[in-house]
Amino acid sequence: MSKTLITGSGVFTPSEIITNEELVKSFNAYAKLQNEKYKEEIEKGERAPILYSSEEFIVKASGIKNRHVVNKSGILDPNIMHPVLEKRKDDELSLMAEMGLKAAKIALKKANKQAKEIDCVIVAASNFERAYPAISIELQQALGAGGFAFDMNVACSSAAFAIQQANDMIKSGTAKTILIVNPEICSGHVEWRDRDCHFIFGDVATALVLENAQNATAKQQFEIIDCKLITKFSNNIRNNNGFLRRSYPEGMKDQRDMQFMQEGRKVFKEVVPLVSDLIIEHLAKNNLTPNDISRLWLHQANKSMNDMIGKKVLGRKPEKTEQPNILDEYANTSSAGSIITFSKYSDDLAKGEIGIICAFGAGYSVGNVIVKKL
Ligand code: CO8
Repeated sequence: MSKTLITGSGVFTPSEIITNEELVKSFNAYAKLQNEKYKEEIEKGERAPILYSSEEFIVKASGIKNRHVVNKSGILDPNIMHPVLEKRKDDELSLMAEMGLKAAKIALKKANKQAKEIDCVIVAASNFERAYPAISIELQQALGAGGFAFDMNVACSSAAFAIQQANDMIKSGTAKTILIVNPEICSGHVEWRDRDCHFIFGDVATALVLENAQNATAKQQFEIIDCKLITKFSNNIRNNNGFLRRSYPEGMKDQRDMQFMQEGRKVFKEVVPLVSDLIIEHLAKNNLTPNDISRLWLHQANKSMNDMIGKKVLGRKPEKTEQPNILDEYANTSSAGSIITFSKYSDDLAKGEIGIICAFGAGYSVGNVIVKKL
């Protein structure tokens, strides 16, 4: 059976940055305005005041210092508190396709491939700006790629699940060269007015080229040794927005559960063992030990969480270089997080070194991909 290689990767980073300092300043201005507006109810005990956010808490709880976003002015305006974007015409490229295109071009160049050589495009992300036509089909046309395209969503695990699909399609001969793109506009989906989560997310797009080994000409090549996926239902990370919204009595009102919601502590506690057990079992199934692993490209949700997973898997504290962290610069970028670390911190691996790309998140869902540098 033919081998699947990852031969290209790319990251498109939006130019606008929000620091923790700016974020907390605007959140606290919003809290002050709201508390003044509802002063009477708060004094009567009928309404809880909005508590202030703090930079110290954010860094300590998550390791996040900055986030890149597609529009910062709306997010930072205490009277708006969400991105403000111009609505595009139907014949203009969508924002997700535009971001994905930029990441895809970088990945294609690295893979030494022309767009026309791509015979499958997968857009894998946790949020889609429209239901149809698929963003992937729009991107396929914008790139000039052939074959077929489809969108898929497994929240933060979307990229890892897409790698598994692509690996199967290449091995079975369904496609030869597959482009996976992860445009994540998390800023449109997070609740910037909720201090428990307002600091967590950022925007980015990542891309990977996967291909049959026989066609590969790229300088950097990683063989996919094996993929493993698991899912286990949980309501602890949830979003209730959807196409039935207007059908509900309260449908079009501004409701909290239409944005990202999570029980962060529970997620932390439940996901760490789920992920570390899966990685350890997956390595054993492939006759590998933690000592065989040179790099862990983990999903970027929380630094302490990743430190714990790394320690459980390796049986010791991982070195900084073994487990790259991009949370400080990008925050949580959902499905793109592990691919950013792979793209930025993989060229230095020596021939024969092995690493894992591991993503986890809502669902719950976990996807682990074992790769070897060729
Ligand atoms: N400033 C100051 N204090 C705060 C703040 C703040 N901003 N926020 C909370 N506090 C307070 C709390 O109110 C609490 O106070 P008290 O003790 O008085 O009740 C105290 O600080 C501690 O709060 P927490 O217990 O919530 O703090 P934690 O240490 O647990 O940290 C985290 C919170 C950072 C959320 C942490 O629990 C975490 O990261 N957990 C893991 C979450 C995770 O990995 N989730 C994955 C989500 S990503 C995913 O699956 C993709 C979904 C789809 C993408 C969505 C795109 C938007």
